[in-house]
This record gives sequence, C-alpha cells and structure tokens, in this order.
Amino acid sequence: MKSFIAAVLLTSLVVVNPVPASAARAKAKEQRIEVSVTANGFEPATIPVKAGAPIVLVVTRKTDRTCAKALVIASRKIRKDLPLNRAVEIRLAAEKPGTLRFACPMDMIAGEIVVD
Ligand SMILES: [Cu+2]
Repeated sequence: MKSFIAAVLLTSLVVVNPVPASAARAKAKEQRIEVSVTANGFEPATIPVKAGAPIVLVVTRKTDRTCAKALVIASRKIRKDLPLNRAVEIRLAAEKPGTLRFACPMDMIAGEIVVD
C-alpha cells in the first residue's frame, strides 16, 4: 500500500510539474526580433540569432508600396499575411546553425535569418 501511494505521488509529480516549468523556460529564452516591411524591403534584412532558443519574428508591414503583403519561409512551409500596420508574430524553432531565407510571395523581396 505504501509503495502504491508513493508511486501515485511520484506519477502526479512527473505529470503535473514539467508542463508549466518547461513553458516558462521556453518563454524566457525566446528571441523576439522586430522586422518592418518598408519601401526598401524587409528591415533588417539580415537577422542574426542564437541556435537553441525559439525565434519570434514580429513583422509589421508599414507601407502599401510593396509586394511583401505576406511573408513566406519556403523551407518551413510557412506563409503569413501581413496586414498593414499590424504586428504579426511568426514563431520558429532554431535548433541548428544555418540560414533561413524568408521572402515575399513572389520571392523578389527577401531576407535571411542567420542561426549561429
Ligand atoms: Cu514580391
């Protein structure tokens, strides 16, 4: 009986505890990067980040004089509409070093995330 209770207690600890703890940890390590879409394209167009922590791009399109009314990250199969003057969050994992290209839907205006 004692070992049964111990097992129940242990199970509830294992199941209940890790969820909020890991969520808090992930949030703390998030790398938030503000990106604007202007008549010059994506600003900044080159975004250096650290490998390991998730990335949140906060993208605000500030002009109608652009074809970048959506942002595409082809290698991640991501496409997000960019309404004028509204911040759009795009979450990405960045586990390994490398380069992630992002672009307008026609692939003309582009930028890159450099994971190091
Ligand atoms: Cu375009």
